[in-house]
Parts: sequence; C-alpha cells; structure tokens
Amino acid sequence: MISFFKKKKDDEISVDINPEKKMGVIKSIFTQKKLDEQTLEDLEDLLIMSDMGLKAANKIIMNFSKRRVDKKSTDDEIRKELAIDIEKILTPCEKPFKIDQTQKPYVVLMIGVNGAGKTTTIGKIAAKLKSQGLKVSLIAADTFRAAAVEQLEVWGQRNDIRVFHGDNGCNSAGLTYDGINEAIKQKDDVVLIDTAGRLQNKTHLMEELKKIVKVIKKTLPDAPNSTLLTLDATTGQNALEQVKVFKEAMDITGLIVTKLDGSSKGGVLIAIAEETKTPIHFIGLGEGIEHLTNFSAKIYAEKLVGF
Ligand SMILES: Nc1nc2c(ncn2[C@@H]2O[C@H](COP(=O)(O)OP(=O)(O)OP(=O)(O)O)[C@@H](O)[C@H]2O)c(=O)[nH]1
Ligand SMILES: [Mg+2]
Repeated sequence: MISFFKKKKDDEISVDINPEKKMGVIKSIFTQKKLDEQTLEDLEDLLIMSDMGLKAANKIIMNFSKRRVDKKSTDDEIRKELAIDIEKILTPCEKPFKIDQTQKPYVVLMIGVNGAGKTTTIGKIAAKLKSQGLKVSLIAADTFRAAAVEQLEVWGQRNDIRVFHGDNGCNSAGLTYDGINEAIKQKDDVVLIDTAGRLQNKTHLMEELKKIVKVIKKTLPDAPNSTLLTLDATTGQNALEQVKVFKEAMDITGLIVTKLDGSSKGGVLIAIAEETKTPIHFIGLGEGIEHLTNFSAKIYAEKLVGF
C-alpha cells in the first residue's frame, strides 16, 4: 500500500491509500501549494502512517517546517526536502555486509521471530557470497519446525552448497556444534546458521539462541562473527520492538528488513535507525533469490517519499 496526498480541490488535500505494489510510501501529489500548518499536519499524519513512529515523524516535521513553512513549494521540492531529512537519519545505519576472510569459517547467525524471512534470506545471502567465489555452507539449527530442514535444503540445492542437518526435534545447540566442526573440516569460508523463530515463548527462544552462541564459542571463541536480525517490514512498529527485545539478549551486528515489496510500513526503519542506531545491511524485496538489495539510505529515503 502506498499512501499519498491527493489533490481534491485547488487548495484542499486529502490522504489516499493506493494498493500499488512497489516500495514507496509517501507521495504528495500537489503543486504550488502553500505549505501551511494544515499541510504540515497532513504530512505528519502520512509519516506516522508509514509507521515511522511519532518521535521520528515529529522531528522530521519540525526540521521541515523551520525551512519550508509559508513558502510556495512544488510537490517535487517537498519530496526532495523530505528525502534529505530521512536520509540524514538513515545514513549512520547504512552498513554493507562484509565477510572478514581472516576469520575462517566466518560464522553468520541468523535470528528473528517466526516468519520474518530468516531461511529465505539465508538462501539469498548464500547466493551472493557464492558468486563472490566463497565456499559457503548452511547449518539447519531450526530443529523445531517440521519443514524447516527441508526448506533450507531447497535453498542449499538451489545454490549447490552443503546443508548440515540432523533429525527433526534434535538438539539445536548440539547440531550447531557438530555443524561448525564440519565447516572447519571442510574448510568453508562462510557458514550461515538458520535458527528457529518460534519456541514456547520469548524466554525459551532467547535461551535457545544463547545456548547456540555458547556452543559456537566453544570451538571458535570469536564467533559468531555476524549476528543478523531479520525483520518483517509488514509488522510495522512491532519490528522496532523486536530490535529492542533481541538486542537485550543478543549482540546483534546488523539488520535485514524483508517484505518491503508492497509494504506501506517502510517508515519503521526510520524509527529503528533513530532509536536503536543498529546497522542495516540488506532489504528484501521479494521471495526470489535475487530479491535482496544492499541497504542504501539515499535510495531508501527517495523510494519512501515516492521518487
Ligand atoms: N514478499 C516477500 N516475501 C518474503 C520476503 N522474504 C521472505 N518472504 C516470504 O516470507 C515467508 C516466510 O519466510 P521464511 O524465510 O520461511 O521465514 P523464517 O523467518 O525462516 O520463518 P520460520 O522458520 O517459521 O521462523 C516465505 O513465504 C518467504 O517466501 C520478501 O522480502 N518479500
Ligand atoms: Mg525458517
């Protein structure tokens, strides 16, 4: 869904919802409009509707009004100004995902709530790393969900890489321990660990993840080298809450935000950047292997305002 300003009469502005399937949220379609208080309020509503949260929306509107109020601005001028402000908030979080090849195997732990897109994103990242000439393998440490191993194996086959797994219901920490040692034996450059998203409750999930980290460290004290939190953008403000909760329990090194295709809640990244300052590596824009893009603050800000 994309929300945008719709010109009603010459001077009247209304907010419209458009189910267009693109990443892009705020489109203001009006020209030579005096940027008065009502317009600023409408703009703020739109920002809040994109799920960036009150705090970030207020800050942007405050900056914006100082510079623009009472000026006659075109639609494109307003969008450009907005994009600049949004980019400024996002830029400190723009951090490309890089493998340190002195760490071998470089261990990537993928975490996140159920359905966030962990397994899919592992498949996509594995493809990228493999195309860089790295030897990659996967560990299927989601031993809870029946189809989890099969799902990861499909990604393994697609990428023609090894998937280390046990039987469904086996101990995920024990399996990870064996998987890490196998990766060392096989001289893998990178090993990506897929974990469960759902356990009985949050405490169980965090305990499980901590156990996995502990067994990795038994063999490789500096690992995991990256701990990536996958977030589903369509959950909006809840994604911000997830970052806070996971950060309390784990050393998150970076974020991946999925399902931005067709989501109108992309604004939540601004709230996450503003409040948690966590590095953002990738955004997911579809289910396909190629639908993972490096996060760019500039491009993201521009898309969000509808460029
Ligand atoms: N449209 C869209 N769908 C996505 C994206 N990323 C993942 N998905 C879909 O989201 C669904 C859940 O993805 P999974 O990778 O299974 O999520 P998970 O976090 O591993 O889930 P659990 O293993 O149940 O915890 C699947 O149908 C994916 O195809 C994305 O960027 N865009
Ligand atoms: Mg999964």
